[in-house]
Amino acid sequence: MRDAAPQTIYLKDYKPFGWIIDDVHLTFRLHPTATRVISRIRFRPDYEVHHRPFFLHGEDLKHVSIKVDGHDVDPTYVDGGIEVDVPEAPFNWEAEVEINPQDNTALEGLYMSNGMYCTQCEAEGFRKITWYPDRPDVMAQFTVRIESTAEHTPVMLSNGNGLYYSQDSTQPEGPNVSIYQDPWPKPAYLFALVAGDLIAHQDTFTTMSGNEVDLAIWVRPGDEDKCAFGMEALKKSMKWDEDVYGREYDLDEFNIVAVDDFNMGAMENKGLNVFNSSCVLASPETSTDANFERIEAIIAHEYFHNWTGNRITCRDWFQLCLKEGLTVYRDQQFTADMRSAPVARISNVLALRGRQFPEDQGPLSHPVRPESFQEINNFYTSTVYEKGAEVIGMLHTLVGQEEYAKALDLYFDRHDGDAATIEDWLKVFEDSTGRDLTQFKRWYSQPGTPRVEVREDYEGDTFTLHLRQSTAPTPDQDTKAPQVIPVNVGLLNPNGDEVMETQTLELTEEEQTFAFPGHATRPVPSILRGFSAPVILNHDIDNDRRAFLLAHDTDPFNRWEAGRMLARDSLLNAIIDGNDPNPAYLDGLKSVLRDNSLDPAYRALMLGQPTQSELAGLLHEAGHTPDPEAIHTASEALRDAKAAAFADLLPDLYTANQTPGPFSPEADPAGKRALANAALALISRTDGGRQAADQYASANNMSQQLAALSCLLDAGAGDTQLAAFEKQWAHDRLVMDKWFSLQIMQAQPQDVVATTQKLTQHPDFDMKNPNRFRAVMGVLSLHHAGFHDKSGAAYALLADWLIRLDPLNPQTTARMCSAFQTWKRYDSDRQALIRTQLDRILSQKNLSKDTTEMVTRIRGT
Ligand code: B3K
Ligand code: ZN
Repeated sequence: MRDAAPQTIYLKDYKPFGWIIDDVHLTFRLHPTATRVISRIRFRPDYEVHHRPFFLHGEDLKHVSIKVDGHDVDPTYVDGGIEVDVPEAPFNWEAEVEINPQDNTALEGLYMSNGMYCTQCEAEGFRKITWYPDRPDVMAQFTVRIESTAEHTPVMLSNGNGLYYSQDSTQPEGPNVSIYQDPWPKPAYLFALVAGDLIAHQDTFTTMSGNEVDLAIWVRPGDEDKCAFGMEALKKSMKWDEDVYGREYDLDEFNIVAVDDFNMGAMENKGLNVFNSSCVLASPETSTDANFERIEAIIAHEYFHNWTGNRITCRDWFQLCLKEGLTVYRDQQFTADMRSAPVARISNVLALRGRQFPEDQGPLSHPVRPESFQEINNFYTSTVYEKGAEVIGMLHTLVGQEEYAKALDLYFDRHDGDAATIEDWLKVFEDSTGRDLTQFKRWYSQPGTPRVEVREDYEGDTFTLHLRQSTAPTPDQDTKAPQVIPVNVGLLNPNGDEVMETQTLELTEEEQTFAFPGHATRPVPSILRGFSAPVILNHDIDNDRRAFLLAHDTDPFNRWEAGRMLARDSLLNAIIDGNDPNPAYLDGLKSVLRDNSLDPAYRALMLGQPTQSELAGLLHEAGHTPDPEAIHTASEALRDAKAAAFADLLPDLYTANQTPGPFSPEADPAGKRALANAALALISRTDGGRQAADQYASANNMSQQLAALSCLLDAGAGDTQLAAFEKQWAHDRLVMDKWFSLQIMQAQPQDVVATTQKLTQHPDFDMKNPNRFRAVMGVLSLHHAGFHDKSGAAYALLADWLIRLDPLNPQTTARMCSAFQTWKRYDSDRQALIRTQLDRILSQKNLSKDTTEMVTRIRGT
């Protein structure tokens, strides 16, 4: 078989497959280097759309035999698969292929991780397992038989319900067989198989109609004490989806497996979710509060896919946001319900601005529903996921809770069992609410971050807001039409009392005016409350107004946002004009920190400041060329100014937010730790790390231990603890990932390259493990001042390693190329240095199509 030349696939070219599959029987004879896969499939023509030739996908498959209705046939090899002569009537397909899981370092298809067999099929990995129409609109029932003769694989799982399991008890390492059947038709991307020496943490869940479901989290022996939290998160998710969306689980078992080598977070295979071990294993000693929160959210996300993704799937990969945007939105709602809603919203917006905005404003900008791609794995992006979730959130805001719930019920009723499209999704809302969503649909087709400019007027007793929207051109789309932007607005009087509760203004024209009569004194508006749309708000207000909103806004998001605006302003003035930190910011923040009625987690977020990369983006937007050194210096100076200005407050904040006693990962104690550790970070800037050393010595959980170590390194005083940490945790891969990352994160800009290089020499640096690779190279690219050091050494170092990783793991390589996506923000010297690296990557022989597509798009012409 030859490799397919990179081909562009277009949404407009969609054609159905042409055959229908009644059922699929797969037999796996497992072997590390020579697994046999036998497929028996019943095909029948779809007479409505029947077309020739009969094409099945397949990649890296060793052909053994193919029979059609019992007769041997010779396939014709074409790009990406085979064509076969088949009858114009129902027929039986039987094929046998051989594959090599052990050499599969791309971690797509069937591969091995630490002696365990596992699969990853989304998006197009099933074609590396057997010949098949590997497209999401072909749905079938699967029965899977797994045989293992050569090795110790006491646990062998697939999708659906386990029907049969045998092991010869006289030979514990001998042959075993298991059979699984999944009654729900599914596309091949949801297929999964896992086999190995695994141990289960088990529980049960009784669904709302009384079905008892066996739950299990399968891990390698030794990890069984890290499953309890994930299991609780799973049960909470199952209950929440029943309570909030009326969705019940639909099989007798639900299995989760933890895998060490995994390209992303987790995968929602029907009844058998496979998780990156970092996204499911949790214990107080080894996981931080942030880890616990993320694990809860990802378990919920994958579980929620059972309805939004699996029962209703996507017609084609252009519709990815249909399942991902909606499922992210659902997991965000879940987190808001389980924890603090304002804290959850702020965290989501931070993530959106940190990842999606740069993507949408740079060379990788694409619509929430892309219209073309070369490699679909490159489109599992923040735009599809997070902006996709924002689009659902806007729809929810526009139609209101009651109508949203009705529309979702109709969606599940109408499309259960379908491979659906964004048109189907919007039609459901149109039919159920009577709204015309033609203009709203632009959110799916128009890339770029809209800007909303605000002007205020006050005349007589009428207060007026003038809103104007515009979106800058993006690659492939120069002109932009106005979008439907829900702008949530509230009004305060000058005493800080709310005089108008939040109203949703619908901005649909390029320019629109909204009048609010009956205000005897000029009110103060609070605009875009709750961040009601993924836009950039340009509202030219002075720092007094920001300080007023920071003190009084009743909308927690906008109150936080007011503090953020002051912080931005203070930093930008320091970078551009060398000004001292803004006293209005420090004073306002101090009052907030002192206010013990405010949730500690919320106060911890208030204490944070814009990232250096965000500042670089803001400078670029304002027409300045960002200087990474100056940004670094100003950011550090603001931290020092906070340490000095809050010196009398920090020790109390630290002490009052300790969480003695047994560790609990719940939101309240986690929030206290976040605030105490934010205080510790500032204290460490003046006490040389003394307090942090005490905390390190007494810590009984990873949140406290890691935060203390981070402060010590920041204070330049953590060598002993760093060595002790390594010794203590050498046996734990996930904790060692933190050890690798932290050293780069806390290095001085000029030391970042040397530190990274040193870590790549460490015996435990394993480039084949995506978590470890990201812990080092991903963090290198996130250290703004270090990565953009003017020597260009960090650019070259990252490019070296991307070039090395590409032949082994194209998906992880391609994803990490996005480190270069903001290159046009910087000065011409840096641009030239980056261009050299992009060209060097592109000049590699046999560069994967994943990386070729990413680097070509980033580089532009
Ligand atoms: N659906 C998977 C992502 C698959 C990524 C393929 N490159 C996980 C998720 O979004 O839940
Ligand atoms: Zn998902």
